[in-house]
Amino acid sequence: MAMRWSCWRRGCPWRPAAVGSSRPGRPGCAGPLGTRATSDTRAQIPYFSLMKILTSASPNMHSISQVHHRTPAMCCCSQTQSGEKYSDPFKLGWRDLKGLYEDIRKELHISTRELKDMSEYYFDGKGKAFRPIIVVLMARACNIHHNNSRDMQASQRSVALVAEMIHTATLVHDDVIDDASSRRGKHTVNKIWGEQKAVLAGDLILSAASIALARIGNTAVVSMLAQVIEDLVRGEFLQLGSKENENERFAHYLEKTFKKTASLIANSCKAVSVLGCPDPVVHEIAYQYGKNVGIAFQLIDDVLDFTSCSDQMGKPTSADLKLGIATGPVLFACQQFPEMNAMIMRRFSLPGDVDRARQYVLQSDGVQQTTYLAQQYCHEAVREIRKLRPSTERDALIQLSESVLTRDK
Ligand code: GRG
Repeated sequence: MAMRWSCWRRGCPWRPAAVGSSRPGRPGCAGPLGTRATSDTRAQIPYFSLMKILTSASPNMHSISQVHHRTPAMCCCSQTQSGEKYSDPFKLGWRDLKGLYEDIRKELHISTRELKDMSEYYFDGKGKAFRPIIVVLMARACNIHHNNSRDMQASQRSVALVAEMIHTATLVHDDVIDDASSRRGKHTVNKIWGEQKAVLAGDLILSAASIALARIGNTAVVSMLAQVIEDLVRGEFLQLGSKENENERFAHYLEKTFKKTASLIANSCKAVSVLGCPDPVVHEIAYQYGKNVGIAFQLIDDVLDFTSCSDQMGKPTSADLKLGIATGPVLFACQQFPEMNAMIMRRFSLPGDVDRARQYVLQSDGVQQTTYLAQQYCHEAVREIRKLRPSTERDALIQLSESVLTRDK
């Protein structure tokens, strides 16, 4: 596990403006997104339009602009505050997740051999388990914040399990929609068993997750995770459409990013906070942390689609372009190369479009701008989680948000 985590955390060579590097205005620390005093304005979305985009993309998104004004000296790479030294948030979180995949397999209650093989296929310990790790760390951080409790409730661990099951069901369905051949370095369920059975396997995992969720017995938690399922579907649906107007396009992209990826993390974090602590302020902190880390995670995922190799990712790269999807790096590149507009609108469907768009992206600042944006979301996540009482788990969450920016798979 430790090796997998350290591999995940290795830095990416292309990251000129990532953690610890400087942006105009503040040595050793990323400056605010769109800082007006910046001299390095290459391909930056103008400050006001970007702020408008960010604030309209999702409810609560306004917080990203506030961070620039309220916490001028904050940086993702700053010291943690509890004073405790620990090496690896993954190891810390994993202490509560021993037997996670065995427990998930028990939840699946499968009767036929084939359905069992298909449904259990991705619960093999090859995923990063990013969501359950965040969830258990958040649970402990909130419990400590509330009453200095060192215990984690069984119901909170169940949320981690449900989150991983929902995530896995979406991967299975996503691969059907995208007609994907490989994931995590192996063939997809749809390629081995066919699309029809893959859809049913995803459904089965989702239904087992719903049963486990209902067993938690907290209606607020049930409605949070039900909202996630709606968001996932709506996010995937948004991805099927395009917007002509550039500002609308970016807002559309961020809304999709929240729904497809961040909602699950945000609502799972909130769910464990509700189970551990009665204070709505803490619930909001947990939600905001999860939302901001989740958006950053997806932005970096979109970057890795351009910068990583297939071996590293365990799936083909440039996949988004091939599917006709314009992600952050493309949208930023289009600011510099407006000729990309037509390609975006036709969803890279003409011969040569994918290669040309990829070249434009790599010649532009699109990758750096998207990374920089992810960094801002991480700053905001750190700002939120710092409101909790210091604890090893809180500091591990800070470290985890930094790792999102430096992951290479
Ligand atoms: C509700 C079952 C269901 C489906 C809804 C298909 C779909 C509709 C939504 C797709 C959502 C999706 C696949 C989003 C991508 C999120 C993402 C960044 C996945 C990769 O996560 P990692 O890197 O994967 O954590 P590992 O392999 O480490 O688990």
